[in-house]
Amino acid sequence: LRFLTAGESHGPALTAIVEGLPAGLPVAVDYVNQQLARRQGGYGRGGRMQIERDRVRFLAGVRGGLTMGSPVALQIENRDWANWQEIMSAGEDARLDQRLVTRPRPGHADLPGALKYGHRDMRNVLERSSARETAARVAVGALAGRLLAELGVEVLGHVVRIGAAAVPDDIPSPLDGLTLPDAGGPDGKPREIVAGENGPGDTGGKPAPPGGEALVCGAVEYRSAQSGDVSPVAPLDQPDTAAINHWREIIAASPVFCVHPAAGEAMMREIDRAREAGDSLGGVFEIRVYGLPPGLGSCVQWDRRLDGRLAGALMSIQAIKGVEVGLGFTAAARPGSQVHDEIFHTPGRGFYRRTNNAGGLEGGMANGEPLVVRAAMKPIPTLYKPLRSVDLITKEPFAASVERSDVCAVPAACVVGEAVVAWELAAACAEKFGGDTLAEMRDNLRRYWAEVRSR
Ligand code: EPS
Repeated sequence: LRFLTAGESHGPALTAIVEGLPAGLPVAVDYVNQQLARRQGGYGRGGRMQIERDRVRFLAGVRGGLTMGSPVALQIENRDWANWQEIMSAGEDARLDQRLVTRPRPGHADLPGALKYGHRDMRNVLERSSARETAARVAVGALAGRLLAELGVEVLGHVVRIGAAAVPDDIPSPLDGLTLPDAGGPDGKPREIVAGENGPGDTGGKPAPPGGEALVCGAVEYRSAQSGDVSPVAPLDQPDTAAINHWREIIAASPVFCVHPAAGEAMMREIDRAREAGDSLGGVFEIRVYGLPPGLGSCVQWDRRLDGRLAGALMSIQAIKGVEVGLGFTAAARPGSQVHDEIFHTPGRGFYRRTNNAGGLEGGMANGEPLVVRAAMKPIPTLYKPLRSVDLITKEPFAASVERSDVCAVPAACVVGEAVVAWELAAACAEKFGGDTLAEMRDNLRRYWAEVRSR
């Protein structure tokens, strides 16, 4: 899979070309638009988000709601373009003498970009370095997320810190239990998989999921080994989609996308304080991924290691300054006996862990436990409070300040984080289970899961 984006913050539109998605992937415009709307939300955003109403338009690669296997081209219009047409025009008539930016903001791409590209007007840098570009990546990530969902993989992001306010880390996260633990069902009793008479793919009379095909790792039933009861709960090791959706709703209802109500309120107070002080705030978001097959990624070559690819993807988001996997930096302060996750085995389920300090990654590969990665975002460098800088042309010192900015964009960055993580995982799935059609990919995955579980 590969994609590129183009588009300036105040240009006519953002655009992306996505190549390598399998044919037959359901692509609902509404779903992509929901993700775009989520990115526009969150407490602490500035005036620009009152102007934009991000909506995707597919220009190629999708027909009748399904991908065709050809490159997908998509576009998101900038409504603010109406106010910038003359200045941002591609024609020779562009008013290059207006809204000139010669005063670099500390912490922004302005100065290094101007030096690199030889610009005297730093608008030519900031228009592209702007986090506006992430709208295109969220649309692309939404396509990747649809592919993952078809493969039984669910991605969930939430904010764990804004400034000094953080979710307490001395209590277990409610998001820890979203894969069915051990071999137990909701009643805690061990369960075994009941396949239909025709083996994998036969759901035993249950309706097939959308797309018309039964998926063995998404639609089987269980029989409790003890009571003999059969129930349609999520399969072993697979995400409990109902519980994940429940937490998605809770996170969406929080203005700062936080699962912990008291911490969420403290985060909002932090943002209020920063706004009053003319300051900005960063924070930390966490992305969890449930249902990943073990062995995704690789240990054999540096650029195929999944941890490196995920960290690179997260670090590529504007203003991200650090990434942790699982225990992350905390692991460096502990002895190995308190870090590594012991290995257990149950017939039918295969190998599993009871702790997840590794965050679901070992040796550059998924290990079958939920993926847990966090990214730290620096405070936005566009401040109302002036910081010292030097004019690019006159070399005169001045105090940089601006008229319009977000105070905090950590909740928005969290949605972008989900998108880039979904993209890397979808790319890794395409490499391991690759096929030209969705059905082919799912067949390959189904065979692999059966093999892994039987080991
Ligand atoms: C941004 C500055 C602000 C943000 C923008 C990112 O834009 P403007 O300069 O037009 O007020 O609103 O974010 C978006 C437009 C967006 O869609 O997220 C920056 O300097 O990076």
